[in-house]
Amino acid sequence: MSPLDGGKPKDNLYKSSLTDTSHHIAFLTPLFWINDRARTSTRIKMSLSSVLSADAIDAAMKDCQAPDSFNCKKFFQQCGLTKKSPAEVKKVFGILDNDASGFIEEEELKFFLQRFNPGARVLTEKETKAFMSAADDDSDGMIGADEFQAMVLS
Ligand SMILES: [Ca+2]
Ligand SMILES: [Ca+2]
Repeated sequence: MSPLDGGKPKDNLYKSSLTDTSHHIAFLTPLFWINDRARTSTRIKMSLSSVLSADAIDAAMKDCQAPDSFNCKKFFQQCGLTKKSPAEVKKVFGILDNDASGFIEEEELKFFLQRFNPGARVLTEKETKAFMSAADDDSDGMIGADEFQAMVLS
């Protein structure tokens, strides 16, 4: 028997079964994934104190209470983040990325201090812009996980 024998019927069978089922699959996209993502981000938010000590966070917060006194490098040193492992730094990134988009946008950066302490002030526009430009290596206006890690651990 040559390999070509019977090739045609098989091919036809495959084609017909593909057209019968493939157009049904598009309707199965589950909408509840959106809710699931929001729940995950709430869970991560509660774990900042599991990475950093409360005393170190307090010390870092006290030092930038006055508007325009915030310096991101100094803050990361004072809160102890610069001494953490890449995995822990990534965890903190996940907390700061409040909407779980995979990036820290300028809007999230503004509320940076409030992730550490809900009663803290928002960053001024000047501080937010300085923070962004210190981390945003590819200038896309957002801080990616790699950019965040590079800034903190540099
Ligand atoms: Ca985000
Ligand atoms: Ca970027």
